Amino acid sequence: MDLIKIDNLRFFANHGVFKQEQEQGQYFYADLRLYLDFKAADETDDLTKTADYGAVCNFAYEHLTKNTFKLIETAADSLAEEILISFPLIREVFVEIKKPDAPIQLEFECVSVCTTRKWHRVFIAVGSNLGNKEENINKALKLLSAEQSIRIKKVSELIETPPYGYEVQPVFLNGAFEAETTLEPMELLRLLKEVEEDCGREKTFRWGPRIIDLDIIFYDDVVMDSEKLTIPHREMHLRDFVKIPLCEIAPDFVHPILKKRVCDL
Ligand code: A4P
Ligand code: MG
Repeated sequence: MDLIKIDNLRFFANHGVFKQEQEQGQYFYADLRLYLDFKAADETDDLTKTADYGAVCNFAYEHLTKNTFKLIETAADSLAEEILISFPLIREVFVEIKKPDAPIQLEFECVSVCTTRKWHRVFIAVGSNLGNKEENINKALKLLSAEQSIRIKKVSELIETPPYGYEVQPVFLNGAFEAETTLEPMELLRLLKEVEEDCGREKTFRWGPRIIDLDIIFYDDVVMDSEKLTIPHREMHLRDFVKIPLCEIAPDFVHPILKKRVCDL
């Protein structure tokens, strides 16, 4: 990937935990690293095919001076997220916020925090077997599309499937979609749970009937297994109702543990 670097963008702001910092303000500096593919721009010499570094500087300056944060961590992370959302060609951004006059009663040069945010490629399986199933799924997709941190790229056909696991329940309508997101895995899971709730999902039992179910199948080629989240989805390779829609939209995606393409699973 190509890189645009911006160093020591100076700004005066009132970020800080202490009252004195909030009242008097101080100078900060921001370093930005913008990762994108600017081949098309260098071939055509066309500014619209790259990220305009002037526009990014102005955007960062506005964000860091119009808002006030207690923590430079929040300042850095929120700026990284907003840059990704506002400059569509930027795939990944690194932000460092430096605070040379931090209130520390010792000799030091500078304190700074660094964060990196990027667009991640995710695949999500969706299922419904209560109420108007198609409407439930469309509502979930609409709610997700309204989120700035999510861009839906491809949606599969919806297929009717017999219930798996607990069999005495209505047939399911299942599908899958590909999206890009700036959210980290746990943030994405929290958002999916919120959307399930907004669609009217109520708690039943494992594998029981549901208005909507949104499961993370793949997240880049991340492999993780925590109490709340397992990626890739633990049972995806055993479930035709996941594999068939996924195969339609991502036949060549390689399962990061099984090392097989979706179409070969
Ligand atoms: N969790 C862990 N990993 C993930 C992940 N990759 N994506 C945790 C999403 N959630 C994940 O899920 C329970 C908990 O799993 C979450 O809180 C999260 O912390 P849930 O959706 O609240 O409950 P659930 O869906 O009843 O449980 P589970 O085990 O996720 O069930 P499944 O696996 O989703 O199965 N038959 C057909 N034909 N079509 C279906 O769509 N779905 C199910 C539900 C059963 N049979 C089906 C279908
Ligand atoms: Mg689930």
